[in-house]
Amino acid sequence: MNVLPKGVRHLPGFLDRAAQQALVEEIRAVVAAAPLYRPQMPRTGKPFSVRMTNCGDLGWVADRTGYRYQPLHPETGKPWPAIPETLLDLWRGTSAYPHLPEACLVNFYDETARLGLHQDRDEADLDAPVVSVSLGDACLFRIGGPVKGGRTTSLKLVSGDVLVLGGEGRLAFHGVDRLYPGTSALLRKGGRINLTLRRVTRPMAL
Ligand code: MD3
Ligand code: FE
Repeated sequence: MNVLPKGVRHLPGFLDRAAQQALVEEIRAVVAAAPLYRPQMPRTGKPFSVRMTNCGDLGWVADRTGYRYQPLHPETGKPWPAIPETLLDLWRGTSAYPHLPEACLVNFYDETARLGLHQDRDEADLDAPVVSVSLGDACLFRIGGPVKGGRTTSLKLVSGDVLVLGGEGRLAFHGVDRLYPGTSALLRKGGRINLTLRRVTRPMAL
C-alpha cells in the first residue's frame, strides 16, 4: 500500500488550467525581476541540476558556504520580489496555519534535472507546513519518513497539483527522481516549475 506520511495531503488538480496559466504569468514576472540561478552544494560546490529563484521577504539559497535564507538575490544583490497575492490566497486556503509564508522557492526542472532525497530543515518554524504547487511537465516524486534509508513511496505530480506537507510529514525525506518530458503544454519550452511556500521565522506569540 502506498500511504503518504501522516500530515501530507495530496490535492490533485487543485488548480484548473486557467489558474495554472495565470500563475505561470506571475512566475514569469518573478523570474524577470529575480533571474533563475544554479545553486551549489555546500563544501563541494557541485552545481544543482535544478535552477532556482525566490519571491518573498526571504529566499532559500545554497552555495559553497551552506544552505540559508536571505533577503537578497545572490547574483543581483537585489531584494526578492513579493509573493504574488494568488499564492498567499492558496496558502490561506490550504495551510491551516495562522501566519503568512515568508518565502516562496521557485524550482525549475529541465528534462534532465533531479532533486536527491533530502529533508527541509533550514526553517526556524517547523510547525508551519510547506505548501507545494506543481506546474508544467509531470514528475516522479518520492517521499519517505523522517529517517534516511527507510521505506519510500512514489507518486506522480502533475500540473495543477498541490501538496501540503505538515505534521509528521514536515520532516519527511523527499526528492524528485525524474521528469516526464512532453506531458504538459503549459510551458512553451517544456520543463517543470515547483513552487514551495514556507514560513521561515517563528512568529511572535499573540
Ligand atoms: C516534503 N522540492 O524545494 S515539492 C524543495 O518538486 C523540494 O521541487 C521538490 O523538495 C520539487 O525542497 C518537492 C514537495 C515537497 C516540498 C517540501 C517538502 C515535499 C516536502 C518539505 C517537507 C517534506
Ligand atoms: Fe524539499
